[in-house]
Amino acid sequence: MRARANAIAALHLGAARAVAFTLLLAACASPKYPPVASATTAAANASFASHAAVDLTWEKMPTEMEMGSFLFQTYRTSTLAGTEVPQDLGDTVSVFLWMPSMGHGSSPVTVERLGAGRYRASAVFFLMKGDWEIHFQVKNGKDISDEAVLAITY
Ligand SMILES: [Cu+2]
Repeated sequence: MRARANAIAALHLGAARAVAFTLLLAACASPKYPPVASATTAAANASFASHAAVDLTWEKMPTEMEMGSFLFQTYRTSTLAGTEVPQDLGDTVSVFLWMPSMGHGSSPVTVERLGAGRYRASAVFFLMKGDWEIHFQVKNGKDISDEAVLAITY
């Protein structure tokens, strides 16, 4: 139960940071990303508890008939230079789709590492219209050691 409680705490922390990150960007002169709570047609981003962040760009939107795919990058923002530095998570990152209002997911999603901190998620499919969460999970064996959650409306 401890592992599960930790995962939930990380989830909430991730969501809170995602909101804070968006507000921070909104205050900048040239925000690089649209708000987190965007539709699936736009790029979006979320943060891990460990200060790393992830951004997502749809490559092919899933439809009611076909699975889709998106590219994502994991990175850190250098506090000195303010620039984004790739944060490679190796093969430890997986993607999990969850519909919180109904307590079910949609799986499995395939993750392919393309390069340092660059990934493609394919076989992305949402079972129904509504509010979904895309969970980016960093796993240490079976345990989820970190997680970023992106809320989307499909
Ligand atoms: Cu549902």
